Amino acid sequence: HSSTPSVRTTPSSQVGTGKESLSFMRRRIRRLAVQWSAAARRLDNRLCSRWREQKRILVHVGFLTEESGDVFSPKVLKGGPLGEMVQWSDILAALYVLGHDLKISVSVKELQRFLGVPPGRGNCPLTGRLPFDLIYTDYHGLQQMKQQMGISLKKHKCHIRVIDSFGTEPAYNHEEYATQHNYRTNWGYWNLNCRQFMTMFPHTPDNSFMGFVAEVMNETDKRITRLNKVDSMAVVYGKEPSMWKGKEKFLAILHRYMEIHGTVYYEAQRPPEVPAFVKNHGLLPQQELQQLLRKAKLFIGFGFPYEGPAPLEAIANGCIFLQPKFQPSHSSLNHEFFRGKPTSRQVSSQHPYAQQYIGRPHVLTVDFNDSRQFEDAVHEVMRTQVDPFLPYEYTCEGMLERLNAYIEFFIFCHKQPPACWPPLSAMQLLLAQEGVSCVGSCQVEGLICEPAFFPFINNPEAFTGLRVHCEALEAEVNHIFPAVSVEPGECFLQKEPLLYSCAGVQAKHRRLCPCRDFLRGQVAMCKDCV
Ligand code: U2F
Repeated sequence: HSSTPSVRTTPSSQVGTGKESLSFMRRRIRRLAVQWSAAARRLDNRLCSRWREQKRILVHVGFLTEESGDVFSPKVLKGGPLGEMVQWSDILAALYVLGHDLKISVSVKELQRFLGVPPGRGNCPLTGRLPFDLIYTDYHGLQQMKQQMGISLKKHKCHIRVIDSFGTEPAYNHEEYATQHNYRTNWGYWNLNCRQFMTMFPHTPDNSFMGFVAEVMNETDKRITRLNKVDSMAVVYGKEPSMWKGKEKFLAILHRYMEIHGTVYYEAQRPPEVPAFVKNHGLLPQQELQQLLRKAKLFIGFGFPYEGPAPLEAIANGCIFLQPKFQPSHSSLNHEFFRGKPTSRQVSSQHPYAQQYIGRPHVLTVDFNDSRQFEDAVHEVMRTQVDPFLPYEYTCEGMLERLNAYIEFFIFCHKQPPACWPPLSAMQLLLAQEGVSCVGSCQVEGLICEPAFFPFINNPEAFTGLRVHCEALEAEVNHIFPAVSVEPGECFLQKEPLLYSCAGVQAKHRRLCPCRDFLRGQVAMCKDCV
């Protein structure tokens, strides 16, 4: 347990059997095995085979358990969401090739067995030590662990990491604060350190960015792809007929210029309700979808699903991704899909990551209500030549590098963590404009907000350093503090460490923001982080 694990270069695909969701995951792990092993070797060389501790890790995938209703598995072959399964497969593969001691559970029974809870004795405090250093789970799994471990969950929760696609902001995470200030949802209120929540894309930096991977092409495949591209071929993003509803107008415009392909699920007797001019392939295995994307020039989204893996796969296969801008932005306040999710994040397009971190020429984000803009974008796609592109953070090596750093440096179990990570040398302190969050303020400067630094700027000296004259100074429990009120210049420190928040924003305050630099293509890491 205390020895350095050697990286494993033959990813195992021993993920259970029987369910479609697990079969999908097994196939994915097997298909990507070669890429994982090559990446593990490269990372090991780069880290000069540095000593790492082998961790005992439990992965409990709550949403796949029968006890949580397992609504996803029956939909795997019918166009239901696969994004979550993509991410869990990649987390399993990454933990495995990093050499950790891994146990996987997809039922409450297995969870009990691994935790050492006697069968039939739920809600029973664990005596003795937790048999794991780290537990990766999701919100469903967290609830199940609470039922099994009772009050001892509180003692052990610093070992838990919650895979949470869309993220949880601090105001929603703090039980008492959320209840008092109307941030209560079905999901939040676990009082974790928000960095224990791990997201699918880098949303608010209050959470950690876990991500997933897309396949990269070798040079030969890139050359062949370039030769075989069909400038007038489009693939529509959306494997369920509902995602095409009401989009006839755009499809008609698009059809004037391009041949339209779809991968919409349908049952043999009832073809899907997509226009007759669409060449529908039915839901494809991932590998065949990649082949289709290699030929296509355009991958077009109509607004749903939000923030999935497919646009990254399309861009990695040399497509241009055309997507709608949302005006106004979608959020938990105005959109059913986000309602009840523990975040106030404003989603500015179908895929904000593609919009913000990739952009032109690979990504065009336009107002679809303006037919002229839409048509111009289609023309732009047809005449623009692009090469396949994948941000480093979505490659196997990028994901391994990030996850390995989290495992090594995120220590939430001590009151005083041994050293700050990312290192304080990366910090740049800013005073935000009124009504702007630290996410936005750091971004304007080409930096990223770093929640780990908040404890170091929650002091009177930080205000002095920014030449803020404080008429008064107080400490209060409020997720936008430390901050200064615009009138009359009253300074506030944060009294509750769980409420340090990059995302927090309020009209009449200017926030103190701890920003840091980040590596291009690996936003989770700063220059001094590696
Ligand atoms: C997102 O989930 P989705 O599953 O809807 O995301 P997609 O981007 O559509 O694709 C997920 C995977 O499905 C695969 C494709 C992607 O890796 O290779 N696939 C396929 O195998 N065959 C096909 O014909 C078409 C696609 C998101 F990830 C979730 O977090 C959200 O809950 C969901 C709803 O917004 O959207």
